[in-house]
Amino acid sequence: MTEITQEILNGAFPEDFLWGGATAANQIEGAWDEDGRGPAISDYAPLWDHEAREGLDIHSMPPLNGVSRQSLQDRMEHPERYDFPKRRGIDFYHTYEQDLELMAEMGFKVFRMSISWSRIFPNGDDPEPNEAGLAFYDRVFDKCRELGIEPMVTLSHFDMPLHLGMEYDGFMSRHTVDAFATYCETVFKRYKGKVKYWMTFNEINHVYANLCTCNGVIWDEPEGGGNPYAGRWNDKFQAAHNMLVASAKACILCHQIDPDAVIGNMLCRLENYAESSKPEDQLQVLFEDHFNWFFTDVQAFGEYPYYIKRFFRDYGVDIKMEPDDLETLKEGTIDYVSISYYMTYIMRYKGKESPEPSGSLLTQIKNPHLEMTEWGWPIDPVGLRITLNHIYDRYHLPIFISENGSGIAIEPDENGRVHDDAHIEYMKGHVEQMHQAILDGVDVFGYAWWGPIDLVSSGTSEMYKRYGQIHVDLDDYGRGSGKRTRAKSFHYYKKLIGSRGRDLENNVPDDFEI
Ligand code: BGP
Repeated sequence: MTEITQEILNGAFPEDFLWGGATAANQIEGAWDEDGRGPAISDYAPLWDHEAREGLDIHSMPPLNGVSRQSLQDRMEHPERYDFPKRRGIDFYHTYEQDLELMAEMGFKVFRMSISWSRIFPNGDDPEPNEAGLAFYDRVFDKCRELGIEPMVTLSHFDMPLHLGMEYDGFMSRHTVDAFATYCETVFKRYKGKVKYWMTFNEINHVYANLCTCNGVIWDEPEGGGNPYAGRWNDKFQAAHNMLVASAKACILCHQIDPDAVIGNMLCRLENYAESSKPEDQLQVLFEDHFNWFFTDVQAFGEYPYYIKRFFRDYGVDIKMEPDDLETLKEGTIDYVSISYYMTYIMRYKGKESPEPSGSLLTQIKNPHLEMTEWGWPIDPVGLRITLNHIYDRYHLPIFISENGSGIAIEPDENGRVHDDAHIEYMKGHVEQMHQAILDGVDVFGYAWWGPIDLVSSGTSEMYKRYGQIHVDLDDYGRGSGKRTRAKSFHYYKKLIGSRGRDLENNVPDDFEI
């Protein structure tokens, strides 16, 4: 619980506040087949570049990562037809020292990253781990510690070994739950004392959106065509249940193996507003909120919430459980809540007393009061304060903002400087509202900007959508020198962290150092 001191009343953040940035292995590491790493499903996520998107409604884009077995097989049999940028990332596997040094120069206290499961267990379920993979993360964590940066590690960030997807349908199978538990045990033991903050599954609620990199479920296309994902609520919730059990097992193992470490969840937080004052619109907000809270409710309270039972009844969901699952869920609860927060959503009544989750993480109805990014994501800093209050009110657990940021199309000017004022304005607004939430009494203990260094986009696999305070000279096709330079927001974030959040003015001189 944060003590509200005079300093905090005057605009500062707590002294031990964890400022930093967040990444994911499959979006930065590259080296997809080096040192014994096995293939992951994300290695088969093709590029959807901005030219291919031209003229298309962003909302109608197919979920690139949510592939059917048939399309995955096509990508495997005809790799020459595709470009797979996640295989090369930004080459962090080789550049991690320099990249972490730049983050330390900004004053980072925390670096959120993920471990690539198939770097440790190439097939996901091998009898022995891959020593070269384990050694790589030793080097990264040691470097973090040397620089005074706390590593915060996601166990699975849209990361499923290909073998477990193809052979076992990922988390449809209990085999994957067991394999995940073995993987967790291995990394908890190996990195005990080096990693204090863990989290289980990134944005676990992507299960609704058919993200097979998240749950590893590879769907067959129905005979005669059609949407392979539609209406398969029983399968989706079976996979979700298995992931929740896997998450609980990870919490239990973490607590047993390293009592000094803490472990949290990670929810893509969808804060919803009603489109109008019509009670039915507000009811739709309640429905969508329930679907969003569902995962964290199980992870924090250790049991299935009352409201999901009606959905299960109405949609014929009948989850198969092992005899001790409910006990595992009860025992394996999280120590803190972590969220990604990018935007808010507008809800309009869909005319159903018991609806399905929308399954979309893109907002469908435009909020006329908010500006949008080029990628159609509404910018809503006040929504962050609202959501932090809602979360704290519900769980009374410390909160870590494990992702917040804005992807923009920006390139260096003729002097090599990236004037990314849009990043600065986005950060300023959200940090201000986060401070308000702390004054409200919410226990927020850290903030990680998504993509402190430019990285491959999760949704589209492009580089063109840039988040970085550190610019990386690589384009969508991996062309470029790979050189890192300091963007304007680098200097802004550095002084913001240095002033403990007090100095929010966007007054970085135009001739900043790169
Ligand atoms: C979140 C993911 C991240 C990240 C971010 C931005 O959903 O957890 O991995 O990529 O979104 O999305 P994108 O990369 O598509 O811009």
